[in-house]
Amino acid sequence: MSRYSKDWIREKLKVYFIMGSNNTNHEHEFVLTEALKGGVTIFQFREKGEGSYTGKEKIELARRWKEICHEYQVPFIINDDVDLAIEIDADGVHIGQEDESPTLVKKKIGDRMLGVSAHSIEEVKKAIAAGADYVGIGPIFPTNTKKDAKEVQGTKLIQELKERGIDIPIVGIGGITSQNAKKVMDAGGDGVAVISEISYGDSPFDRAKQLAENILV
Ligand code: TZP
Ligand code: MG
Repeated sequence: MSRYSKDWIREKLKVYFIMGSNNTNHEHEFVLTEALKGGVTIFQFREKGEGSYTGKEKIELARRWKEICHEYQVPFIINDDVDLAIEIDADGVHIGQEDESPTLVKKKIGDRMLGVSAHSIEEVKKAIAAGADYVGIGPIFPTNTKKDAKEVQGTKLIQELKERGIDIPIVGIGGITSQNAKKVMDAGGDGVAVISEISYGDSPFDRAKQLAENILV
């Protein structure tokens, strides 16, 4: 069981911002704060790759960013690092297919939120069976942010999930901008997850606001 209802999760997934300290040229706390002010509804801490923080520094950064998110009543999700999520009492964990098994992660995180990246109906069904609270589907559009991203799949899988009546909250990811975000929603997505659209904007506030406005129309 999760501490959150399906409807609450669907609402929160709408404007899903993901960032690590190396995903921006701005001062990162500024980006996070501006994005939250602009209308981000859930945040994922994805601290990985070149120049990323590790050890104590990573823990402290996560703790600080969680506090900031909570000032805006925005749930704080951690990518991959289950131990960190428990240590700082994050609101949830997001894992991919190459990470620890979702059943095991769910056991460890208790009633916190579990998100799983999936690329096929089978992977979605497995995630549901393991107790996932939502699935991330992508890359929807071409992305430069994740070097090892799978093949671009458009909104096909999202549509198929809806057609088959598979009822799990869905967030689309990969190359999403305020221009194409509506396509993800129209296909049946509950929300859009973005990194660069917000993190590399001259004004992360404007980018987040525009994204929120464009999916809510
Ligand atoms: N998973 C699939 S695509 C992607 C991740 C983490 C990167 C999304 O970044 P952007 O900049 O929004 O395309
Ligand atoms: Mg992962």
